[in-house]
Amino acid sequence: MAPHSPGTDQIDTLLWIGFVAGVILIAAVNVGLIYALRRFRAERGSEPSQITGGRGIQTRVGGALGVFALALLVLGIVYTEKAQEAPATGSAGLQAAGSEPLRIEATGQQWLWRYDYPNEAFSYYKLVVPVDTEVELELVSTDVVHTWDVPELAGKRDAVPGKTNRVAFRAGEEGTYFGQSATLSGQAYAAMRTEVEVVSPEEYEAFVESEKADIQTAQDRVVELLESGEAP
Ligand SMILES: [Cu+2]
Repeated sequence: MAPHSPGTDQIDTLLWIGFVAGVILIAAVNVGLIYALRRFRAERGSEPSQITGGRGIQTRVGGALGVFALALLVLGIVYTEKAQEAPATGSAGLQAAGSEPLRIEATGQQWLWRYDYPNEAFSYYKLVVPVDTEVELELVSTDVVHTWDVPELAGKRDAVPGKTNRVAFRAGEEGTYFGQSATLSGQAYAAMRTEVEVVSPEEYEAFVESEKADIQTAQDRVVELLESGEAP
């Protein structure tokens, strides 16, 4: 799974740092152990040497481990901070909003995501966003806690009833990214998937315009039917 937004790049880097640190520690412990076994093992007929480390070696090993842990802590903090920075819209992105992010409301409901765009168009299940643009999702829920989770674009974030949580990303490439339910939100939670389609700014504008027009046509038709008395 490759990262496709600046925040996920940092998360990816953090995972690698953790992995490499783990490998270094495992290697160091094993090398030390094998060295000690070979150097101080018992020979037939003679006792193994009994040695105790002096204060010097204890301080050196302890100090080295401390520095290692401190370096990991600092790297962890730096990359976590970076991952949370809002990724600004680039030159290939949607320029209409200026320096403001494109704000889209994402509503979790059992068991479907609804997306409300700034021009009052909405879509279910599929979110369409422009490439290279800072997108800020405002996550809300109408019932229970749902989790919005599209790992290639952003970290997970919960949609909690009565609260608005935000998650920001900037997709670097056009394409389709999938998300699954990450929180048990009732019987059909496993079916609560989502899809993010990243398109050019022009295609995005065309999409929200045509969605809006379709919704308007449908609403007009309902009003027409009600007025003519054909509707039940
Ligand atoms: Cu859910």
